[in-house]
Amino acid sequence: MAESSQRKLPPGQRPIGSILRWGIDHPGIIQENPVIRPENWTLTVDGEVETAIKLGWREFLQLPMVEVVRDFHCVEGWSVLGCRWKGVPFKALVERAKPREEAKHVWFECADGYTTSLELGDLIGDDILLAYQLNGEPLLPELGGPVRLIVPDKYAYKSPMWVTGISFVKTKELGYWEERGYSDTADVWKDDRRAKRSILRF
Ligand SMILES: Nc1nc2c(c(=O)[nH]1)N[C@H]1C(S)=C(S)[C@@H](COP(=O)(O)O)O[C@H]1N2
Ligand SMILES: [Mo]
Repeated sequence: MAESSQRKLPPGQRPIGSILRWGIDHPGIIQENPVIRPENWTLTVDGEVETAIKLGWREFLQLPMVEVVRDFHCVEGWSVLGCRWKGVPFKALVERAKPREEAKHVWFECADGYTTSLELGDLIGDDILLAYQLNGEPLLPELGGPVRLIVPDKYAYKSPMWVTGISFVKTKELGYWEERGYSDTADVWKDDRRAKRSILRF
């Protein structure tokens, strides 16, 4: 049996052929996909940290790099199998910035205005990357290049494209889709798609 037919997909997901799948989903929901040349890209890392950091492309490429092969799951039900991502493990950035004890959450800002947040504790796994290559090629602008976060076990709205700012914060703020009713925990293995809280809570 082929490897792909044995692979276990999370509940409610169906595989699609390629991550280059215009027409199925259009990223850059807030504005047109930004096209950022690597040499013009900067990443600001700040908030409750001992060492705030501002990185350009050259500095980014000097950080430790790893490759992981993982499936990629959108909350709308499609999955792209076997993505080979290369990038900086998020925990390498954590080691450099040294978040303070009270920094429990991480807030991501993107060049298109998109935002999301994750618990710091969910970002230290070996397969959580600031990715700049997919399948051996530089990450295309339409896939979030030059650099996007990859969190394979959460729905893809927790994998922000065109990342430009990372803040370590004490209190959680909900990101773009989380504010609009999607689950903040977003665990693909638990079919955890919709926020459990009522949107009518006010
Ligand atoms: N900056 C930014 N990141 C984003 C989004 C977005 O609109 N803007 N969309 C999210 C959603 S819902 C999905 S499914 C994936 C799409 O990534 P892909 O086009 O590489 O498959 O990016 C996620 N990250
Ligand atoms: Mo998505």
